[in-house]
Amino acid sequence: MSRSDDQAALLFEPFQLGDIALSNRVVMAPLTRNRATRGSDAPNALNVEYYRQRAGAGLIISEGTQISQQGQGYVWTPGIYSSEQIAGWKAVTDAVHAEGGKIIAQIWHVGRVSHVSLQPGNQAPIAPSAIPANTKTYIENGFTEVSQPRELALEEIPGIIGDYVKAAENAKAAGFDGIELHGAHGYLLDQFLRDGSNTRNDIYGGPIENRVRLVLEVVDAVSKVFGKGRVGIRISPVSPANDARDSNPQALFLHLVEKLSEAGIAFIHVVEGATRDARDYLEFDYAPLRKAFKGAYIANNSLTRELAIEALAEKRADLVAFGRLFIANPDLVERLRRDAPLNTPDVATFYGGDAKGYIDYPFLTEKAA
Ligand code: 8OZ
Repeated sequence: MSRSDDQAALLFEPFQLGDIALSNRVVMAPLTRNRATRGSDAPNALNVEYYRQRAGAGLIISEGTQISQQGQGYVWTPGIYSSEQIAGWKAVTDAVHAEGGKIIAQIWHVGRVSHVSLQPGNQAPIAPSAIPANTKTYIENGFTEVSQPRELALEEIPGIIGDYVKAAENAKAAGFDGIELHGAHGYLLDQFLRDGSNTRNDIYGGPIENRVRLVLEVVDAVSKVFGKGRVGIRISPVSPANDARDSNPQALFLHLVEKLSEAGIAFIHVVEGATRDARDYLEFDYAPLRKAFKGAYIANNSLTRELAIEALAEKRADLVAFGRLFIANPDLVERLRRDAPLNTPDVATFYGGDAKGYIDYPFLTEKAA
C-alpha cells in the first residue's frame, strides 16, 4: 500500500473551520464562471443546480462576487449588493444546505482590473494609485485591455469598507455560512498590499505596515458582521495574476499573516505559486505563514489527489482546495474517495455560456462504482 493509499483517509475527516463544521477536508475553490443573469448579475436556477451538484465538498467557496458595481471587472459575474442578487444567492445556499453542504461567499472588489463599460456611469475604475495593470478583462464583446484607473481619495476609503460590510450583511441574509475576502490575484485588496500597485503616500501606502492597513480594517469590519470564526481571506503571495508585483512578498505576507492571526479569523486560503500554473513559480517559503497563523490553512493551486494527501499528511495544510477538478467533477469527493478516474475540464466553456460545460459533467455511475 502506498503512502497515499494509507493516508488518503485524511481527506475525508471532518474538520472544524472556525465556527463552521465541515464533513470533510476537501474545499471547492472559488471559480469565476460568468453565468449570472444578464442585466441583474443575480444568481439563477442554473447557478443553483451547479452549486447543488457540488455540495459534497466539505466547503464550497463561491465564485468571486462583487460587493458593488464599482467592484465588478468582468461581464456576467454575480453581485451581492442588490435584493435580486441576495434572493438569487439564497436559493443557492438553500440548495447546498439541503444536500448537507456548507458554502461561504467570496466577496470581491476588482479595483483597477476593470473596464469603463462595467463601471457606474462609465467612470474610471478605482485603484490605490493611478497605475494601470498590464492585464486584460472580458466584456460583452470579448477580451479587452483594462481601463486606466484613478487613485482612490483618502476620504473614499470608509465608503469602500462600508461596501464590504454591506456585502457581508447581504451574504448573511442570503444564508451563507461565512465569507472569504478576495485578497488575491491583483484585485483591490492585493493592489493595496503591493508596492507594484500602491505608491500612495498617506497611511494606506509606503511601508508594509501601511499597505496592510486596508485589508486589516476590512477584516475587522466584516468580522463584526459574521463573527471572526466565519471569516477568512484568500492570498496569492507570488502569483503574477493581473500584474500583481511586490519587491518583497516574503516579508509582506509574513507581516500580513501575523496580523491576520492576531485578528483571530478562521482561515487563510493560500494560492501557492502562479495561479492555474506552476506551484514552484518564484521562490517562496509558505511554512512561515502556516506557522504564524493560528487558524486554519487552506492550500490551493494545481493540486492532485496525491499532492493534497501529502500536504495534509505533512501537516502543511488543514484543508485542500481544488478548482478545475471541481469544474469537471461535481462528485469530486466521491471520486477521490474511490480513487476513481476524473473527467477532464473543458477550457472553452469555463467563462460564460449556458448549461454546457457547467452542469452537464457526468457523475460516477453506480456501475462504475
Ligand atoms: C478567472 C477569470 C476571471 C476572474 C480570480 C476572480 O482570478 C478571478 C477570475 C478568474 O481570482
